[in-house]
Amino acid sequence: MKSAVITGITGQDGAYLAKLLLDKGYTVYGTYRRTSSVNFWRIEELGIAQHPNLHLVEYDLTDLGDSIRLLERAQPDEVYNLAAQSFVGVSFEQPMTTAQITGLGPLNLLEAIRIVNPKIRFYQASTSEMFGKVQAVPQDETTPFHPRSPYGVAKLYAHWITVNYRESYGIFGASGILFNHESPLRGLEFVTRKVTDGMAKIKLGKLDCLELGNLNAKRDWGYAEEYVEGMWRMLQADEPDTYVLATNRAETVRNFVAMAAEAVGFDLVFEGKNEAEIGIDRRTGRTIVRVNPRFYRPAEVDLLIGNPEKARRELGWKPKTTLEELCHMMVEADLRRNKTGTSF
Ligand code: NDP
Ligand code: GDR
Repeated sequence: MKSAVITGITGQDGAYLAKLLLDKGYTVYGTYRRTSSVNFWRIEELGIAQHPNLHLVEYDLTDLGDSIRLLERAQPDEVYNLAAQSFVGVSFEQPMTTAQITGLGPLNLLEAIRIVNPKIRFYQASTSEMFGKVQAVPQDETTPFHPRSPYGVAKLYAHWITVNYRESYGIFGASGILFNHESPLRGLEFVTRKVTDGMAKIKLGKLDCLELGNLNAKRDWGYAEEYVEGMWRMLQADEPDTYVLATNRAETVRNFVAMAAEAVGFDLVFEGKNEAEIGIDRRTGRTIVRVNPRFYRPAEVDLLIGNPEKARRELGWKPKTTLEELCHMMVEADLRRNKTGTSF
């Protein structure tokens, strides 16, 4: 049976991918960071934390020696590099850290593969943030890149170094350009989960008003569990390549907020413009959403919408869950967690 390394198992995608690979019979080495309080809530929620074929390994992506030791110990067939400083907003405050982890980190793994076993297949978690400034709609594998954040710039380096190791050394380096994908396991700092958790809290009387940044940004949101399956398919292909995974539908943040509000029973209407915009529940006249410029970014990505046709044609991958279904799933989970006080 195959074995795989997943870096970033404490993150959203790492947890879902670990579950998928364990269900397929893989032995999984999932890496987590040494911190003062490691949190395994996601793999616990998926019921795999105690799985006999799951090995949790302390690891830091910024360390070459650690990367070599990780591969020597696991002797994997496949490495999925999901670890990153993945929050775009924070990358403006911590550009160096972001460059070191998100940009140079993958190079450590590629070097370790060259040294330990060049036959190991490598997946790099690339991102639609590399497209950044809108130059084509929808975006696909041929769209030029113009990242708009230190995170996007760092990911672009990681993408090209993966392509370069593919071309230079024949390493099976696949790069998945994934558009936003969400789930009940999404981190609370990202807008969809912030909104579904916020709406659940307002409904339960634990929060008065949800403060958000740019409501006009449009994103192509899919369901994370389906996207990690696309990652796996990329490493089963005959040749390494670059693939877009997306739904080909974009909605504004404002529309997602209205969808989540409706899911908990509010009837939200927006009034005002820019910083003065507010969301009012028509039934009670209460203001439950407010714009706070603190959440604006120095440079914004206005519209992301991806065309996943190549992945459908060559990998047989396509998204299934609608945004409405995804939003409901997230709201339900956040209502449940907020009722039981188990929200992370
Ligand atoms: P998360 O932020 O949920 O998870 C990131 C993981 O990386 C965490 O486990 C984190 O550990 C780990 N990590 C951070 N720094 C280091 C480090 N120095 N060494 C080792 N591990 C580290 O991200 P997602 O699961 O949402 O995304 C997975 C990957 O896919 C990321 O690379 C992200 O940039 C990329 N991506 C995500 C998309 C999305 O919409 N979700 C879209 C496109 C790309 P800790 O828990 O200790 O912080
Ligand atoms: P993104 O996701 O930057 O696309 O990166 P995020 O959910 O953080 O933002 C999406 C859009 O919503 C706007 N926004 C807010 N965002 C946050 N986080 N908080 C707010 O209060 C808020 N208000 C409005 C943002 O400005 C933005 O336009 C995610 C991450 O998972 C990356 O790692 C990944 O590469 C990309 O998706 C694809």
